[in-house]
This record gives sequence, C-alpha cells and structure tokens, in this order.
Amino acid sequence: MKLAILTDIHGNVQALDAVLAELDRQRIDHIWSLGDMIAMGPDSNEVMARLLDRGVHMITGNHDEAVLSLLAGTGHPDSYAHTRPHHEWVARTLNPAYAEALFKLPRTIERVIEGTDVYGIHYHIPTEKQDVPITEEPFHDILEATLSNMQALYGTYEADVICFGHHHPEHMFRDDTKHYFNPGALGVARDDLARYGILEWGEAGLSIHPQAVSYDKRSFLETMERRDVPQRDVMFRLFY
Ligand SMILES: [Mn+2]
Repeated sequence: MKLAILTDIHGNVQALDAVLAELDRQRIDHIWSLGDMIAMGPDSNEVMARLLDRGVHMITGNHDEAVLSLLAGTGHPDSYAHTRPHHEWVARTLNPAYAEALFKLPRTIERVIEGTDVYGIHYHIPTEKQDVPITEEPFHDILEATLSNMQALYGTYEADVICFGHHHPEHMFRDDTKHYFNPGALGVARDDLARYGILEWGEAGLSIHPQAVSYDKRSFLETMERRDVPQRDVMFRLFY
C-alpha cells in the first residue's frame, strides 16, 4: 500500500504535473493534498482541475480559506493583509466550480491504513479551535523544524503519523509514539524541485520517503508574468 502526501501546491501546475507523472510510475494507491492548493502561483484553476480529476483527498489550508472567505463575503485574516490584493485576484479568477469544491473540504483527514492511524492537517490548530473561521486566525505561528517543536505542536494529536504542510521545508521526525512528516512544499521553493512524500506499507511495516522531482520552473515563472499575477515581485523575493 502506498499513500502519496502532497502539500502547498500553491497554484503551480508545472510542479504538480511533474509529481503526478512520478506517482503514475510508482503505482500509488491514494493521494492526499494537505492544503494551500491555490494562490501564490498563476495556475490555481489548472491545479484544482488535476486534483479533482484524480480523486485526490484534499483538506484546506490558510490560503484556500482566506480566498474562500473573500468569496463568501466574510472578510480576510488581518495577519494576511499584505497578501489581500493577491487573494482578491485569485477569488476573482477562480472557476466557481472549483470554489464550490473547496468550500466542501474539511480541515483534517484521518485514515487507519494497515493498522497505522494516519492524520493530515495543514498546520497546527488547537483542538478546541478546529471549527474557528480563518478570520479569527486559529492557526499557530510557524516554528523551527525540530523534534521538540513538533512534539509541542502535534504531540497531543492522537495518531501514529501526523502529516502536515504550511512550513515549506521538509520535516521528518519521530519519537517513541509518532512520526511527524511534512514532505515540503510541492509548488514553492527557491530551487526547481517539486517535493512530495510517499508512505509505504511493506513486509517490515511503514516506511516514509521524502521525494523530489525537477520541473519546468522557467515555464512557471513565465506564466506568472503572462498572467500578470498581483504581488509576484514580493513572492519572488520571499519564496521563489
Ligand atoms: Mn499554508
């Protein structure tokens, strides 16, 4: 049994296509996408088309929810004011069918696979805040990738493997009770690699494999220009 973990695709269809081609070669049983499918990159609609077409299990992230909140007329998180013009552009250009699909998504996913309880969430949200709207900012600040920080954030979650995203570098930690795994952002990096992960159950039980594949980043950057993506100068400086 193989489960692929994707996260933070962020509107980068070139990176997603490179990963999906790899997954086809690796005979994957299930694919999860742990939020932030849309925004930042130029191709939110194309990303949603691919994910829905493949039956990928999706949950929402902060960018998805901030855009949906604009579409629903329920405001925008104060701490994301700097990205509001960009989110307004995504909201304006998002295919209504994809918005409708995103509105239906949960924030968490959990499955028991071959006796292993696997949990997915975009980032740490305290249990008591898991139904709080994005405008009330229920999420935690990003913490440095260390085992003790992962234990502080996710140690009370009841699962064997906690899969998450949001923080763009890869995280792979374990202690006596849990694995903490973030494969790293699929669609946002300084280099030209699209990151993802494979959870594989074999004779010896579960193994976790961070993966990366190169993609056509030049084409991605050209599409940013061609579509005149708002605030791309800021994103180039910070993230690409
Ligand atoms: Mn995020």
